[in-house]
Amino acid sequence: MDRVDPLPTGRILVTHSIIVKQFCTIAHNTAYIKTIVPINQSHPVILPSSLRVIVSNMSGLTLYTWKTPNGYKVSIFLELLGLKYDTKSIDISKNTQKEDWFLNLNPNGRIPTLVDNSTGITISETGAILQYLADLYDKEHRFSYSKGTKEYYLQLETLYFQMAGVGPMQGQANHFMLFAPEKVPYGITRYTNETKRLYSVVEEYLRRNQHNGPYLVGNHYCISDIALLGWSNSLHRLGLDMKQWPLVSQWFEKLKSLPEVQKGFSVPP
Ligand SMILES: N[C@@H](CCC(=O)N[C@@H](CS)C(=O)NCC(=O)O)C(=O)O
Repeated sequence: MDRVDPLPTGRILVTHSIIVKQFCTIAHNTAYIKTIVPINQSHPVILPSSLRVIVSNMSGLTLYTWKTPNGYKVSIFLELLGLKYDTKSIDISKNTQKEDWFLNLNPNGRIPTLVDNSTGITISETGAILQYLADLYDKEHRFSYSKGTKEYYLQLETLYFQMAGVGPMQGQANHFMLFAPEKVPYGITRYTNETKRLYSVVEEYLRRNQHNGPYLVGNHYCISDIALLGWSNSLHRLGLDMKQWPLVSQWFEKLKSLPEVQKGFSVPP
């Protein structure tokens, strides 16, 4: 992918290794590009005016993902932000995420991964992706809080709590309950109980913020709510009834009913 390929007719194909500085769109996905900056260089390169350039994705964002709790976090956030993006399906049941070309993008061999052509940045780990998107594309803080505020640090706390607690524990509970080749009662009990305990903590976060509304932090949804939503959506797979946590239940129904969230849950098709 790291290349600018000359094409026979004097055109070049732009891939995500270069940042387009100045362009003029002439048709959907096609542009005359005047200046580019290869990502490993600091100086722009001025292209001859006769050179025609095909841009595969003018919005610049490509999401490599699959229908899983972690995948949904990013498609939901992209939808809420109203950003255009290309989706590439990575079927994890076929181990596509372990192929060399994908490991090049994410050495951890897991989805999702986001490529942003407009900055030349490729990023994995959903907590980091959500923070990246908030930093770059949520300058008005519609789904995040500004650095230095009390809400910002609570957002960080609850995001890390999801990433290091709920995600891994619920993931292990799913594994022992649904996928392990042998039944290991100790594993099932340990991780299911830990998942239940963690949702009681979510209930407590929501209770402490109840005066502000059904949000984990402050007076609107933020990246921590989005991170938790993908996993809450699959709680039923463990046979756990969400109603045992009334505030989690209300929060979930309200957030899930947003049209952008519904759309994010349908990616990839
Ligand atoms: N901590 C990672 C976890 C990513 C993850 O575990 N992704 C799963 C799908 S939800 C995956 O790719 N599984 C396939 C595998 O483990 O090979 C993140 O938040 O992005």
